[in-house]
Amino acid sequence: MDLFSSSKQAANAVLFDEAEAIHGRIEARLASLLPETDNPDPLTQAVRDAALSGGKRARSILLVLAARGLGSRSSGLIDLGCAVEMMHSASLVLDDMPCMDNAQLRRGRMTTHRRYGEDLAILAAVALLTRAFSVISDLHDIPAEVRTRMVSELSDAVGMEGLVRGQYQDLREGRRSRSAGAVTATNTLKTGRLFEAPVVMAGLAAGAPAPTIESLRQFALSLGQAFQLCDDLTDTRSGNGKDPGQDAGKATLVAMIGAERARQRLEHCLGEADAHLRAVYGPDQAVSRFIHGLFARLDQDRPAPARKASH
Ligand code: GRG
Repeated sequence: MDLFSSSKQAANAVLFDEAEAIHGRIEARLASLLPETDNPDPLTQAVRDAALSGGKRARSILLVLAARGLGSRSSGLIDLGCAVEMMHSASLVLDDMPCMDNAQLRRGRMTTHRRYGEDLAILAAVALLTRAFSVISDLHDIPAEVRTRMVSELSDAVGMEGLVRGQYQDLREGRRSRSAGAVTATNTLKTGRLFEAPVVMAGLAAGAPAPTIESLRQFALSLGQAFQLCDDLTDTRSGNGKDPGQDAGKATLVAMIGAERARQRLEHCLGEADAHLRAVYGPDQAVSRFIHGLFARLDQDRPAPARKASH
């Protein structure tokens, strides 16, 4: 997949090559961590389809770039990225189910429950999220106590005070009138926390000190807000691999404050994310360039910023 084919940022070609290379390694490793049997049964196919059906791999690329930027050369970074992608894919399978968003299309294909049935979609999601933890615990070149912290970070990000609660709030309150603060809090839980976990895992892999890890957390939470705003702003567009208009009737920030203010807020969140990154990596660094390239691709109405990360 040409990860940045639509980006106009030719100047970032070297970084994009690096992101493309990470993307390719994640795809290949995911396929080998979820092996195809000789005669795959529908459950195996559902698991592999859910994890290997495309996806930008933004969270895993971020993890690898964030860790490399801190000097980590751990051979386990790709596997850590795969664990995060397995968890993310599990969340998408569940999110798409009839009892939640009832989506028909994901990553340009029929959703897992439509292809394989609701029973196999649930089982595939459970298989993926449990496999994510076993991939981390099997990484013997990372010290056991660091792996334990990573498992804890990822499970906290997904559990009762993470994606699960964010999704619960969205399902129960998403169609009621809410304050902008309440929507922002839900977005932190359902989207921000699965950006937070990979960058904190990156910091842990690199042996970064606590203040650095805290800055990475703050970066990821600003990024998560920007990402969810972008997802909401592009909801009605066709061609992004999902059912257009999925948010109709929902109290998203775009519905509440309008597209123009939502776009301003998105830029503000990206500025905050950049500031946290600069505190960790200094000016003009790979993670920031990756993020700006990603947003240029996600939202092609958003002009690719010419500015450097240090501004
Ligand atoms: C137990 C894993 C687990 C989850 C339970 C269902 C659920 C709770 C949470 C759903 C959270 C969710 C799907 C939030 C939306 C986040 C979002 C904007 C996803 C889109 O991410 P992209 O664009 O997707 O990175 P690709 O397809 O590129 O990977």
